[in-house]
Parts: sequence; structure tokens; C-alpha cells
Amino acid sequence: MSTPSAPSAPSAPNPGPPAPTWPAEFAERYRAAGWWRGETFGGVLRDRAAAHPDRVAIVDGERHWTYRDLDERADRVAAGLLALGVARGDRVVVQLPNVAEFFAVIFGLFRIGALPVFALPAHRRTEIGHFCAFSEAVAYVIPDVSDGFDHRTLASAVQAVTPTLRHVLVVGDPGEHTALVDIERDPVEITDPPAPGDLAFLQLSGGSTGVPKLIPRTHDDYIYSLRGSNEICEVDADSVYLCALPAAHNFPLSSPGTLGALYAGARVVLCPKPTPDVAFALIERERVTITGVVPPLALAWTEAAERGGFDLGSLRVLLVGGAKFSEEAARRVAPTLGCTLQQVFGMAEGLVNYTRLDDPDEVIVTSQGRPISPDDEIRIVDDADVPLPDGETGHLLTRGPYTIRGYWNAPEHNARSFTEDGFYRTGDVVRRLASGHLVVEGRAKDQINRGGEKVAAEEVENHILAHPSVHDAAVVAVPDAYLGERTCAYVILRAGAEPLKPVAIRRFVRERGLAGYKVPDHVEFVETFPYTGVGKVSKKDLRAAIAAGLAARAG
Ligand code: OOB
Repeated sequence: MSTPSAPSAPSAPNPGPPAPTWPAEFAERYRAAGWWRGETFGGVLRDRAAAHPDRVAIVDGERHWTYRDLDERADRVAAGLLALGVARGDRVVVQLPNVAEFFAVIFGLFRIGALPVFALPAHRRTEIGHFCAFSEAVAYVIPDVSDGFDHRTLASAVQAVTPTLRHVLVVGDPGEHTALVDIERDPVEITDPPAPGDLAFLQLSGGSTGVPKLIPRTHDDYIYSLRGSNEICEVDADSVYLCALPAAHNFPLSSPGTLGALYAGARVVLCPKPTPDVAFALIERERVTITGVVPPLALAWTEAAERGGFDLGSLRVLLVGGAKFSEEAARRVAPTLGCTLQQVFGMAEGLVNYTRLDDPDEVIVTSQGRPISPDDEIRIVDDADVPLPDGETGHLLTRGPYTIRGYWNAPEHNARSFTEDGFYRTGDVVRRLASGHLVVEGRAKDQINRGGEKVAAEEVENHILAHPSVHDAAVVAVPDAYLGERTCAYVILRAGAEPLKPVAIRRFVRERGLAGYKVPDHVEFVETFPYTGVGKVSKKDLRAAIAAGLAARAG
């Protein structure tokens, strides 16, 4: 073993603020129950690589990485990061598409106890700038060019305004930055590895506020959600999981996802694009047994499967979640794809519900499942937080062994998003069946769920309000046959301002560096907004107005 070179830019360690965590009596209970077993991601990978080094862990195109390969690459990245001065507790924004290096990087970070901050490939200057600044990230990991977008230029712009951001590491041609392969070093002993109760990473919240919040997840709690998911989804060492959604999202990461598959010693196949032709070819070639998609993709897949042309016979389970899956669409899955539908209603903050593989068909197509853990506490309450009897529709609150007790560094927001006794206010409106299954009936949070991609209304409104001609803005969901919902921005122009076309607002938002999925699908100029009794903009009335308007236009 060689020793790492001296850190290039030594700086005082900055572990960031302590994350809100479970009170001791809960932690003890979760350990005693066997939910938290004292494992870490670095240790799990080491164990799997020792148990079956030659088994394939990751398939990325023609590349096949065995468990030994992945273990070694993670060690090499870990040694390289340490040599750069990246330390335990440091934050590193990771924005990679579905490539094998994603796993080398995150397991390298897990090993040294530095925290990946999981950005999505679609994020742009505004989001990345915020994640880097807010988390005081010391490094940012990117592809060179992905989907026609040059991430190196974005990284340069963010680095110029983020003093903590010392390193930009590039998978591919580094341009003015550093190539990931060039930092990799021979493995070194990690003297100060993270403990099972330590934070493993920061996940992104879909959010309903002006800026996205960061979700602190520990090794213990997340690994429990993987183990529980594997059991429910029957993932074992013979499974082959296709990662069709962006790997960094909580659903394909952990439900049971790539990390669940790796925990089981199974094989992960990376899908560069979730279109039926690309995904089906991989399912056929790699004999994929399980995968997960959002409802619009499930629609596209069932339609494509009806046309035939691929052998999908290996597929046993299709997980569908991230947004409400309509009963009609749900009924088409088993007959067309020849597999069991498993609905999943989860959230990056924790709680994940699954329909069970042996649930009656009616339950599978009409409910969003029940929680992973017997220790997941579900409370369904009215507007005054008063618990409702079973069967009534209300706000879903939850607490449990893999649901966070607070966002990272957000005390004021936490006071609103959690009850005093630690229940997370999901913002979802649900009803519980006698079997314990939940049916998602709606949402109380000010968010648009665009086919699984979450858009916080307030965030987009703030950007529109920055336009010099805009007096006020309100962003709401409009129903959409394909995505479930799209976004509509209602805009009031300033008195005397020149009239604008919708495209001007859309371009303005895009040019402010917001992810494409947050650019409003529709823009409507109005003279005034409907208001509620207390003088707030009535989004309910706005939603009704645009739904009626669209229906009239559709004839
Ligand atoms: C998943 O995670 P997030 O954090 O992007 O979004 C969570 C929110 C939920 O609070 C709910 O509003 C919505 O997404 N949602 C669903 C749903 N699954 C998620 N709404 C209705 N039906 C469903 N099946 O989206 C996520 C995380 C882990 C697994 C699956 C999805």
C-alpha cells in the first residue's frame, strides 16, 4: 500500500452543523428490533466483494464490473479523495448520469465518510449553485458532456462564486478541471472510517419552498430500508435490477434500487435512457428481473410492449411510483409486460410503501402499498392535527426507523415540517384501508408532481418575480394525460408594462439556470388572482380555472 500525497489545499475540517437525529430511546428500540444492524456502505461492499469477487456487480454498456472491480475502484477513488484533502464529513456534490463511475464515486465517498449530495442530471446553475454553496461542498463530480450539455462550463461558473469548492472532478475529458481517473490512487488504510450511525449522504427533497432542502440519511437507517425493500420485492443474489431512472434519485437508488441490489449481491444494469427501445433491449440482453419506473414511463412501456418485438420474459416485477399511477394504467401492466406490478409510494425523507407481490390484484391496482417496517408509524390527521378514524382521508404524518427527524441545517423549516414528537409532515393526503394499505388521494403541499419530477411552486414563482415586467406570479398544477400534471404559471404584469408572450417568461426562467423540468409548461397572463377569505392567492381556484380552460380548448 502506498501513502497518499499531501493534501493539495489543506483547510480546517468543516463537518457542518449536526443533523437532527433520533432520540436515544428510539435509536435503542430500532437497534434492539434488529432494524439497525451496525453496517456501513463501505463495509457492505467489502463483504460482498470478499464473498463473491467475480460476480458481476454493474453492467454499463459493454463494461462489466465485478464486485472485486467495484470494491477496488471505490478504494482507489477513496484514496484519491483523501489525497486531495477531502475529509470525513465534507460534502461533495455528485451529478452523474447512469454510468458505472457513479458507484465508484459514491462508495469511495462512503468509505471515507465524506457525504455525497445527490444532484440530478437535469439540474442547472441555480440548483447546483445552491447545493454547492448551501452544503459548503469541497468538490463537485460531473460528466464532461451529458445529453448535449457541457457540465464543465457549468462547473466553472459555480466554482467562480463558491469559495469552498476546491475540486471539480470529471468523468471523461476534464477540460480545465481534473479527470476522476487522474486522482485515483493505490488504496490506503482509512484510519477514521464513518460509524453506522453517521450520515452517509444528503438526498434532495422534492420540496415545496423557495429552495430545495437537504435530507440527511445515515448508513444504519438507509441500509435498513434496503434490506426491508429487498425482502418485500424478493431481491436476492440472482436478481438483475435495471436502473432506468436517474441513479441519484431515491427511488432507483433504494426502492430496492441499485443499492438494494448491491446489498443483495445481485447485478445492476445501467440504462442510459428509459425509452422502451433502449430499456427493452437491455431487459432482453441482460435477462433483467426487476426494475422501477414513474407512471408516464409505465404507460409508454405498456404501449410499446403491446407492439411486441422484444423478449421480456425474464422480467418478474415492475415497480411504479414517484407519482400516482392511475388504476386504468395499472391494470394494463401485468397483461402487457407479463410481470407483477408493484406500486411504490415513497419519499426521500424516508417512509416507503409497497404493494406486496402476493397482494390480491385489486389491492395492487388500487392502492399505493403499505409501509416497509412494523415500526413505521402512520398518523392520518385533519387540518388541526387531530387523528382521523381509519378509512377517512387526511394528512399523512409519519415517524420511523428510516424517516428523518429533520432536514439538514434548516431549523425554521423543521419546526413546520415535523411535529413536536418527531412525525414528518409528508404533505400527502391519503386514506388507509383496513389492510393497512394507503391510497394517495391528493396533496396539500404547494408542489407540482410532473410525472414523478417534483416542482416546488414557490421556487419557480420567485424566479418569475425577478422579471422586471412581472408584478405577481402563481404556479399551479394542471392535469395532463401523460405526465399526470404539468405546471402553469399565472402571471400579473406590472401596470404599464409592455405585453409579454408566454415564451418570454419561459425563456427568462430557463436563462436563470433552472432545470428544464421546472420551466412552466403553460403561462397565462391575468389581471388579478382569486383570493381566499384571508387574502391568500387561492391556488385551488386557479387550478380549477385552468383545468376548465384546457377542457374547453380541447373541445
Ligand atoms: C419519490 O420520492 P420524492 O422524494 O421524489 O417524492 C416524494 C413524494 C411523495 O411525498 C408523494 O407526494 C409523491 O412523491 N409520490 C407519490 C407516489 N410516490 C411518490 N404520489 C402518489 N403515488 C405514488 N406512488 O418519489 C419516491 C421515493 C422512493 C420510492 C418511490 C418514490
